[in-house]
Amino acid sequence: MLIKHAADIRPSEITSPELYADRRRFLRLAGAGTAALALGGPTELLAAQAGDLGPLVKSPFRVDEPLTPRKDVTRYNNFYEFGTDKGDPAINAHRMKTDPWTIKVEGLVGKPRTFDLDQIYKLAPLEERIYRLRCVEAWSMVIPWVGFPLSALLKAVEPLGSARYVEFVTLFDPKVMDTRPVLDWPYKEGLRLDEAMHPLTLMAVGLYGEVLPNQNGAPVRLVVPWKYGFKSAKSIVTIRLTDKQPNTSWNDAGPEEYGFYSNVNPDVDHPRWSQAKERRIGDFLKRKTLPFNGYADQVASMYAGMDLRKNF
Ligand SMILES: Nc1nc2c(c(=O)[nH]1)N[C@H]1C(S)=C(S)[C@@H](COP(=O)(O)O)O[C@H]1N2
Ligand SMILES: [Mo]
Repeated sequence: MLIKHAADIRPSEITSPELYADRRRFLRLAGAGTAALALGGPTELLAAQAGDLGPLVKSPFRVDEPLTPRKDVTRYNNFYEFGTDKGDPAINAHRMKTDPWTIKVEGLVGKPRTFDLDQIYKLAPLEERIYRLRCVEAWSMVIPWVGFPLSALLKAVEPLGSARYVEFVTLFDPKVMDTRPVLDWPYKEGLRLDEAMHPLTLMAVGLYGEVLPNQNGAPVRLVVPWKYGFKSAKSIVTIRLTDKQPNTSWNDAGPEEYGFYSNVNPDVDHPRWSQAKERRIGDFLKRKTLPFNGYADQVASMYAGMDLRKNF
């Protein structure tokens, strides 16, 4: 077994600054960003510190709710490639090497291209966006992400008229990941092209003003805030535009339980449990889940005329 266990690892290794040393650009944001968020004025301070990344744009996509503490955002994770317990990714994901990194964008595009990290960071000004993340397991968090709209990346490769879906393939490295067949690896996800182009759909490269910790999907992961968390694929290596609805790992594993759309919907239960309520991490009582995770005004029109019980 190659995966390190909690006992083999010094606590300092988990949060060690060395882990971030090669992510030079974000280093300056660390610490100061977190403090600024606590004081409630993050954007200006982050912008002042963003250095060669350019200014951090103040985003209209903000949720006016208390942030989930950073320690919960980074220690209570789903990243099955690093173990299936919520605490496993924080212990194991440091084994993944995230620099150098490339994302290949291919398929039905006019200009297929492989982006390296520097090119990825330069696609669009970085924005800080405070988004809810709602897991199908009925917990949720409010997270200050840093990222850019996926549409910026897609526009750069010029989608063809025949492109209707976008497939996301994530890293699978058996040298550092858990190879037990929990899912059909590599982890795969998909969106309809209009969903992928929607301004809410984010490619996140950071959170809490810092470079994305590995357990949260470094160096680049999706955040699709109106869908269940599993749509937000982590550590993406390939993006493929297609004319057919792509297979997704969770849909392949349980088509009755995990639909392609997976829009947050309190009226459509998971076959084994209710989706009507959620527990915000840190809260004791559950709260009612909102349709589209509270983003209905922005996204519901994309599903006009569709039966969302069938297309769950
Ligand atoms: N590659 C990969 N991406 C993934 C997962 C995973 O297991 N592997 N889990 C998903 C699930 S179920 C959720 S809820 C979110 C969790 O994101 P977080 O750990 O940053 O909160 O990541 C999603 N992306
Ligand atoms: Mo999830």
